[in-house]
Amino acid sequence: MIPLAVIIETRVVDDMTVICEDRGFPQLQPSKTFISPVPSPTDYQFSFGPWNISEGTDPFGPPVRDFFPHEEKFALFKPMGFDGVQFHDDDVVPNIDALSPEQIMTKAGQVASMLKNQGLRAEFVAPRLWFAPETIDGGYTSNSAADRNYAWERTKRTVDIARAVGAKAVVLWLAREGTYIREAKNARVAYQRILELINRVLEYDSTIEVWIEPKPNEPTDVAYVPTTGHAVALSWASCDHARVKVIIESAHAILAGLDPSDEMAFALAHEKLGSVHLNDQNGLKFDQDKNFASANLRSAFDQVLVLEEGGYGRSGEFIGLDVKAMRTQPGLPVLDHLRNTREFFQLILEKVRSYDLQRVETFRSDRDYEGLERYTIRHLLGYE
Ligand SMILES: [Mn+2]
Repeated sequence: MIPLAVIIETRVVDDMTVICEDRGFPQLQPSKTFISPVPSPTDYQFSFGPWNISEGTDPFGPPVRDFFPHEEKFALFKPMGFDGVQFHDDDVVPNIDALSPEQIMTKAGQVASMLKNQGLRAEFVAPRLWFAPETIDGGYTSNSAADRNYAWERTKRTVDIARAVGAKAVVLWLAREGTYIREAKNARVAYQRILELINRVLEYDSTIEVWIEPKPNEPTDVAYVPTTGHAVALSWASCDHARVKVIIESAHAILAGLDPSDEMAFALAHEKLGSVHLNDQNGLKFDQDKNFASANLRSAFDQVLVLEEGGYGRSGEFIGLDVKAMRTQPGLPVLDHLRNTREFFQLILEKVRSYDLQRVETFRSDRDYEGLERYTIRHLLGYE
């Protein structure tokens, strides 16, 4: 069996050698607590993507709302209190596959100007590697060399677009990097190909960050990077681990049978939480993208507690929302879910900031978890 590190080394070219020498083992920082008293509370900035506005369909029927023009969506962010925009590559440059590199950069430059005029920041750009015919069986892990090359070329364009619009990161949601039947691909080779892709991005651009968004299933039956742990392992295995982070979606963690707040804490412990997609999920079903806190209020509280305690957001990280409008909701455009989720976060933040950590410490040292549970539930219900 060939260790992953050997595979990377064989692909290194001269000008990358320096970057790739860094193979430091994780040095976890002593835990820092940012909960009060801190000099100034975190001023959270919020973001979402244009796909979160109005759209929404399911496999059992046609769209239920009229189309809302893509280009008109960006004027809606600021008035709702959002400063960041999350993009797919073709959210920035529609019809990207039909355009030349020069045309792509011209359009990206126009979007950069639009963002500046609107007072918005691009948070990240993600290659949409799940619509094109070349990605039917995956991008980076496709069995077809030609399709893998398409995925790489499109990822390079995504990095170029990210630079042009001022985003510091590309996000890899590895949508089709998995299988419908496990015998379809060689899983060990698939992992090597994903790691190789990450290294190629790091080598292609010396400052761009790569944020991996884990998800255990859907659209494939089983995905190769299902959890935060997988993504963090890929980060440490990469040739510049400080630039490889994770974006955690609450619902994806739930779909993996894991606790979203623990997933976030794990990434924070490794200083690798690039962003979050806060939302909610009612059990093991399709990816629901429900309003944050709408299915499990206590879990939402725990997530905000971990983010606040871990100092998330103090270095410009966004509170990203990935919530979808309910199919039943009338209107054009439908925005209530975005306003609601932002409000729910802030109301829960008040609960986090008024949670008495001294009392929590006492319950912990007394091992009185019944007492801690009673205090926590009464606090959430407004009795304490
Ligand atoms: Mn989702």
